Amino acid sequence: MIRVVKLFCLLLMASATMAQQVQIIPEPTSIVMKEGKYMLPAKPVIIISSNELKPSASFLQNYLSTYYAVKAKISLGKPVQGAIVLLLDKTASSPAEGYTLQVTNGGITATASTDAGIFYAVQSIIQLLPAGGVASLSNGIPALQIVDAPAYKYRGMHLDVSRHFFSVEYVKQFIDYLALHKINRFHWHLTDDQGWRIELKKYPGLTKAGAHRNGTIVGRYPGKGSDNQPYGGYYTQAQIKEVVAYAQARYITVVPEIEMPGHASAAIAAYPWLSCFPKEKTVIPENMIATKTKEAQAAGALKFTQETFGVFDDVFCAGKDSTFRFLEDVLKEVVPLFPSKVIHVGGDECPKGNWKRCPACQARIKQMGLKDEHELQSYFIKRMEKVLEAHGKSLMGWDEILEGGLAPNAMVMSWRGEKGGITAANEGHYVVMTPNSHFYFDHKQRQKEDSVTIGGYSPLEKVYSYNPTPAAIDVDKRHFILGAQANLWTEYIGNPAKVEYMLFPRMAALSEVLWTKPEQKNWDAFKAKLPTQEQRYTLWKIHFSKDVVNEPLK
Ligand code: TNX
Repeated sequence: MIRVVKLFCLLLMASATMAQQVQIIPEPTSIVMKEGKYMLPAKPVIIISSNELKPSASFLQNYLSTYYAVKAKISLGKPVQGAIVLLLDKTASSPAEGYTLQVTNGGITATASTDAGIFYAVQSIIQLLPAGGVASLSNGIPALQIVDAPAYKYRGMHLDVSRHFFSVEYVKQFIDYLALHKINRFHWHLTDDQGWRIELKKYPGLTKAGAHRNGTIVGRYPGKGSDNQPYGGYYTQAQIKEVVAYAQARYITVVPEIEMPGHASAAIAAYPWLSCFPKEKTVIPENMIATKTKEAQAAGALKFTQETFGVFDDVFCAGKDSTFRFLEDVLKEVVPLFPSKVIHVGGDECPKGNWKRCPACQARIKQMGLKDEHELQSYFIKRMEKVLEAHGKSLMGWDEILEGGLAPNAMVMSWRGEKGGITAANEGHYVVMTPNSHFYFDHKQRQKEDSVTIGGYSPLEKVYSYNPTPAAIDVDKRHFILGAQANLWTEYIGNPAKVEYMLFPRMAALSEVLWTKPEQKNWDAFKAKLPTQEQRYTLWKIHFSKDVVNEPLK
C-alpha cells in the first residue's frame, strides 16, 4: 500500500514538474503533456491555411523578430514538416474564440473554427517560447496538446487619456499588451473635465480649447498649488482610425467613451452655451488654479478646462435643445470611426445642482412630466440611446444610468461595486462588471506605494479572487453578464512607466478572471507562474510592480 502511495506521489511530482515547463497566463482549459520537444528552426516557416489568418501570423512573426531576433517566413498553403501551422477549420467544433494546439517534435499546429481562435492560439504559442529571450531558445518547446476557450466574451481594459494624454504610439503598445493577455475590448475614455481628446470636424473648438489646460494640481488633491505647465493633446480622426485598425488586427474592439451629461468641463470650455449657466465662471479652487487662468478670469474669461480632479457642477444643460443637437452631431461623427456595436456615453457622477436652478431644465422636467432631476438624467440617456440606435449602435453607460430608470436596451458597466450590475442583469440588461473594489488599477497594489495614487487598495490576490457572475443574479439571468473589465483612471498617472507599474502584474490576474473557467482558477498555481510572467515582462521591457504576491488582502 505504502509503495502504491509513493508511486502515486512520484507520478504527481513528475506531472507537476512537466506542467511547470509550460506556464501560460491565462490558464488554458486543458494541457496534456507529451513526449518530446519542438526546436524552433533558425528560419521558421509559419504556414497559414487562409488569408484571414495573416494578422495572427504577422503578430507571431513580429514577436519572434522583436524578442528572439528570429526571422520567420509566412506562407499560404499546405502544412510542411517542421513548420508552425495555423489552420482555420470552419467546421471544427471549437467555440467562437477557442482553439486547439498541438506541439510535437515535428512542428506546431493550431486549429480553430474562427480566425480569432487562431489569434489566441498564437498568444499561447508565444507563451510556450522560453521566456528568457534568445539565449533560452535552445530549451525548446515541450510536446503537448492544449484545448482552450474563454470563460467570458467581453474581456476589457480601459485607459483614461483625458486626465493625462498618451501618444498614438503608446496607445498601440498598450493594445499589444492587451492582446498578449487575450483581452478583447479596449475602452478608450476620450473625454472628461480635464481634456477633450478626439477631433471633431464640426466643432474644432473641442480640440482647440478643450484639449488643453493651463496647469495641473501638484500632488494628490487638494494638492500643493498648480504646476502652471500648459498641458494638452488630442487624436486626429486619422489617428483614431489608425488605432482602431491596429486594435482590429489584434482582435480587439475599441469601445469609445464620450462622457455626458457630467464630466463635461472641457466641452463647456470650448462652447460655454453647453452649460446651464454660460456666464458663470468655471470653479477651480483658489489654491489649485494656474496663474494664467486666474489672470484670464480676472480679465473676464469665464470657462476653462479643469486643472484639478474630482466631480464638477458645470455639466451639459439638459434643458436646451442646442445641447442635444450638439451631442447628436458629436455622435454622428464619432460613430463611423468605430466599428464597435457599443458606444459608451459615460453617465457617471453628474451633480444635479445646476439642473435644479436652471429654468430650462426645470421647464423640461415639467414638460416631460418627470419627477425630478434623476429622471431628467434618465431622459437624457434615453434620448441618446435613440440617437445611437438610429445609427445602428447600442448604448453603454456607468451604473448611474440606472437612476431614474434605465434606457430600454442600455448596457451597464457596474463600477460602484456589483449592485448596479446585479440589478441591471436581473432586469434583463447586458452587464460588464468593473467593480472599484477589485478592478480599479489606479488604486494601490502595495500597502506602501512610493508614488501618489488616488487611494483604495487592490492587491494582486484580490484582483485574482474576483468572480464576475455574482450569486445574487438569478440563474436564468446570468448570461446577461458579458464579462468584466479593469479601469485605469489617470489623475495621478502621467507617463507610460507609471501606467505599466499600475497595470502589471495585475493585468495577468485580470486575464485569468476573464479567460480561465472559474472552477479552474487557482491562486497558488497562478502565483507559481508569476516569476515566468515577470520574465516575459522583462523581455517586453515593461516597468512592472515587483514583489506584490504577498500583499495582504485588506
Ligand atoms: C470615478 S468610475 C470615476 C472617474 C474617476 C475615478 C477614480 C467612474 C465612472 N468615474 O471619473 O477617475 O473614480 O478612481
